[in-house]
Amino acid sequence: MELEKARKKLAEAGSVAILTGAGVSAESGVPTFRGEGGLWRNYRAEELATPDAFERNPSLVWEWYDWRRGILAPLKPNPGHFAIAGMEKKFDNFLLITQNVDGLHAKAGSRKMVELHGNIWKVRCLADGKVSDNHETPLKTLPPRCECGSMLRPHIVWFGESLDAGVIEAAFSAARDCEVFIVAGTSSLVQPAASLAGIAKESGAYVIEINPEATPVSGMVDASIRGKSGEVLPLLV
Ligand code: BJW
Repeated sequence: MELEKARKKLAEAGSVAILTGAGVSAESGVPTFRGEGGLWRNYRAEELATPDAFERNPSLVWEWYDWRRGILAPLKPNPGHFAIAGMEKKFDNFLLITQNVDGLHAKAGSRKMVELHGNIWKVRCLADGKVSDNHETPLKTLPPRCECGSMLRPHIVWFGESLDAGVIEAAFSAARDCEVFIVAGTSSLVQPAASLAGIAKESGAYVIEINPEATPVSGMVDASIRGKSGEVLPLLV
């Protein structure tokens, strides 16, 4: 019933934005951050994904990223990613806002997209800030070095770091302007991404949440669809 109403709202919409989180990649085999399987050698993401952790021990942090890149490299997008990629052809005004750094949305064909927290397949030179693609798995040297000799870091937004200003502006403006806002596969705990659904709602959008579990935004959305995004999204679109 809720799914039917959400389907109808979406079919009538001219402008749509969708926020995705780790849960959208779960059915591809990507571990989520929180909940079961969210630990690496007894470290939580919050202990490793910080500028302080990198400053203290860049090799340890790079080891974690190298391990994750090894898991991600062979993985393929799932029906949820493909349903989202299909949406950008369907709606005149569309933006995918992802917190995911795994690159699976792009693999599925999504182009109208902003990556709020960066991309695990990109590295940044600590000396001049130059960003480049890097798909080497496993990395030959840890920590990896730039051609200029300086250390590289993952091109990822860590806790306490600011998100790219252009990216965040695009995300907030899409949330403010869309008729339908979908929030899928995120625990809605990490800011500023977690505010987007509320902003969309306050601006008059119909908000749909897709998640097997309740989250802090479940109480305020128009349709809370409890299910896996790889199953629900293809039915919704
Ligand atoms: C399924 C499923 C299936 C499972 N289908 N669903 C305001 C108030 C309070 C704190 C702050 C604030 N503003 C900023 C902060 C600090 C901080 C923050 O939010 N902390 C909170 C923990 C409280 N934010 C920041 O530091 C951000 N920077 C910033 O705002 O700068 C300005 C500023 C700085 C300092 C102070 C004030 C302002 C930066 C945040 C960067 C987040 N980076 C990470 C790590 C990237 C590293 C990496 O990947 O290597 O990004 S954290 C980690 O969490 C990752 C994710 O993108 C992010 C969100 O996680 P997500 O995607 O929601 O995953 P999970 O695991 O939490 O949830 C999965 C969900 O899927 C679950 O709900 C499942 O049920 C569901 N699910 N299977 C559908 N099949």
